[in-house]
Amino acid sequence: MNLPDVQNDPPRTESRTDPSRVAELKKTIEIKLLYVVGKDPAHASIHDWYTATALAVRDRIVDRWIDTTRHTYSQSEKRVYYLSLEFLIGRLLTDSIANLEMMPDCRAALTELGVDYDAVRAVEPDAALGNGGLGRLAACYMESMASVGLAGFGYGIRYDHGLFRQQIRDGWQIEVPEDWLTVGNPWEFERAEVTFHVGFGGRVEPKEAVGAQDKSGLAKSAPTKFIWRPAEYVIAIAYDTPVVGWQGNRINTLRLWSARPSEPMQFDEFNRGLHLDAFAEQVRATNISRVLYPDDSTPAGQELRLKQEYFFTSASLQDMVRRHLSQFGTIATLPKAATVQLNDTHPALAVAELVRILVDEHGYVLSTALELTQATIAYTNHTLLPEALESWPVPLLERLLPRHMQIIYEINALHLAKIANRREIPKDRLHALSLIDEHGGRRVRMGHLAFVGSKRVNGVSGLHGQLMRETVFKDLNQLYPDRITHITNGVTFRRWLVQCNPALTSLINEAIGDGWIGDADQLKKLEKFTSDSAFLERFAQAKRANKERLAAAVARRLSVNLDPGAMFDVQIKRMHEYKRQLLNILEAIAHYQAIKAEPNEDWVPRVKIFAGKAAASYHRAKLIIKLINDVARMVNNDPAVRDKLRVAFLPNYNVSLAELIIPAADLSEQISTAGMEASGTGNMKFALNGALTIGTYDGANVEIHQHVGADNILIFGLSAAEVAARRREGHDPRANIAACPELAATLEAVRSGVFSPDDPGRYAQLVDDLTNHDFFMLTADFAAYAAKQREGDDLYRNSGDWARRALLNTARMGWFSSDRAIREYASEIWGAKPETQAGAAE
Ligand code: 26W
Repeated sequence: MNLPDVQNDPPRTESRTDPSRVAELKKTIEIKLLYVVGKDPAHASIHDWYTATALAVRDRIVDRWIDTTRHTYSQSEKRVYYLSLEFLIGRLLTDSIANLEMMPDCRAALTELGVDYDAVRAVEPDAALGNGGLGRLAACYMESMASVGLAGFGYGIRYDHGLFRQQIRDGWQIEVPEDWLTVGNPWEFERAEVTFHVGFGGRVEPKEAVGAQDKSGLAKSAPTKFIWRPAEYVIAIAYDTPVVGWQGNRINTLRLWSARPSEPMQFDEFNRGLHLDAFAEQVRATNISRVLYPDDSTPAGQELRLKQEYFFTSASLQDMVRRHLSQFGTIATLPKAATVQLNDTHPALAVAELVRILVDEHGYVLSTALELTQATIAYTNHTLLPEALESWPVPLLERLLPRHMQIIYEINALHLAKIANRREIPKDRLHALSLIDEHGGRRVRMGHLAFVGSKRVNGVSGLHGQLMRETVFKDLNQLYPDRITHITNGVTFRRWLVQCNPALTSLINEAIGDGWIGDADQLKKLEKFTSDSAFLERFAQAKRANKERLAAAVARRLSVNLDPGAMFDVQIKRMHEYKRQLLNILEAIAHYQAIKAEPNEDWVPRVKIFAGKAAASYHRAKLIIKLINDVARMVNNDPAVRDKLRVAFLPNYNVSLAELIIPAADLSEQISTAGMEASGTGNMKFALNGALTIGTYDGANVEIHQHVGADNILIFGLSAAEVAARRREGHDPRANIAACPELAATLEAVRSGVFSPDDPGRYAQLVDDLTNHDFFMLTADFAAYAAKQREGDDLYRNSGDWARRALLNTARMGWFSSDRAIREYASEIWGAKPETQAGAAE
């Protein structure tokens, strides 16, 4: 079967350009440039052309957006409110034109205007309103809700500054403020008319008693009613961004709140020349939506973070209640018409806030208000890391949110009362079940609050769901055995294959058509090409083209030359000890030493690519970045290993860089300590783009192993149960090191400063910790990992066979589409019906 050469844009979206459509788009772009951007085409910058193009594309979105909103009202579809403090969106131009299938039209229109299409796409800043997995999942889920036809509303914060920009200076991470809004954001619509007051501080006053209740739970002649009198108000103003679904079937809304002061200034201070004081409150208010907290595991625990969590949660719920009442007139039907998904505990105050609204503003007694709330809210947990589980000091909550703390006490009382008469629950477990952690300063467990206030609680992979039942939510699971479930994460194939890998997408479309873009399971049809050597050759060529594209970018940015013929071995994700970038670089050092020892050995050329940000205060993670760069400097300047091993750390990892790197990967590193990676989503993106995974039996690696088949993945290391057993029965890293000479030699080289001649002791503490503690079990998994890497080398030697295994990965990744995950949420948790049925490709 002879297939045409690989080209740049995928077929469907590369359906022949329609001259009239191109002409029309060209006209619109010119008009936007002239009358909105206000620029003469002869002097327009590439950014001006980007803005004009985005505005032209936006026009085509708005019509369908309004249709969608009308449709939701007319069909009184169930609304899904996805509350997330993070949306790691990335760029939107390519996503919008691809989902509207106007990619070739746009390229043709700009080309005819003499403007470089790829340059226009590359000038868009990433919307980096998230840290990592949790934030990106929210973005994929928004796109999938629109694509499968659900009335999904995303709610979050419009940070002035997203995740910091990472610069690498002398091998060290430097954080630089991110500034995506300075160039304006053509994708958002300021909704000056959509504002809500959000209160902070103050006191709660008893108004009159709450007594008996009528049959609908509404209080009759209330003995005590509480009025919260906040000390200050902040205004939440809405900014709406359209979320374009596949083929523009539906355009949903992402509503991000920005904080504004309730008073523009304190005039009397100003008149007294106290200018700073005059604006102090304003700064305090606007600070709430100023910047994203850059932590993705350890809560900063700062008051401003709590204010962010309550600010967007309250504005979002007030907006939801306003919309519901305007359509249905009574709040009693809320659970039927709306469901709220909490993206981790960051919006967990929603439980107390919805109860407050129902009790204080709609007169419900607390128990009924809690039932209505439980019927409306669901909670997703994304991590088991003890340090990542949020809890807030009771005194801080009492000061900042006195009414909510009161309500949390009452919810806890109801919760504990329910337990009291459950004989099978041992009384000494009460403290573990309480929403209040009494140890040390009293703190509210936000995971417990979210759990008790939700109809369902889900993990993000099978193993994660199981571990939630056995660890963090063990006691609550015993109390509510049917509340915990799991929905394994997914990724959108539109962004993570169609848009970032046109070479492979073209090949797939020619082979099986493009129905898979809306119906991912169709990728399975590719299996029949695994014995088609011509196709496998084309498949390998597509990978090769992506590797050359990445190598060119790395040469440009880092002036490091990567050989596209080598195996591209990639680990890109947030820097964290449990993700074990350290295990990867230690194995690279051992491999480097082995090559040096046997230079004439027929080594498989390997390029090790790293990228990832460390939370600003996470010093051990930053030290590991430095070690990777120290090793890279040594290895890349060592002629003895020139064409056998290269190491590169690419700065400022973000969505756009991931879109460049993932299509070029041969090997995907998913090597977390088993039991610690809740799911992972990068693992899915790599396998989808035809990379083999080397990984532990952790998170969604387990399901990937099940779907792609044991022959097409490289699993090694301790299982989660074995890790837990070692924790219980003792783990002896010294013995592991003694049993593995390569590891011992590697650690000695690192400890003694071989890679840090400028500071020989730089890694002494790191090696000591490994030798004496090794909490993340690196020494236990090193030998198995190194052996598995060599096994990978042997597989890679046979490029045809490697391509076959890689193709089987792509073919068998359909299940990992976020469309599948969203359909599961809709049927299992939300009780909402997607308009387009699974497999219903048009
Ligand atoms: C309060 C500080 C903080 C901020 C973010 C703590 C924890 C988080 C997130 C939960 C961390 C996160 O991104 N978790 C990742 O979520 C992904 C999506 O479900 C999973 O695939 C990853 O395994 C998980 O680490």
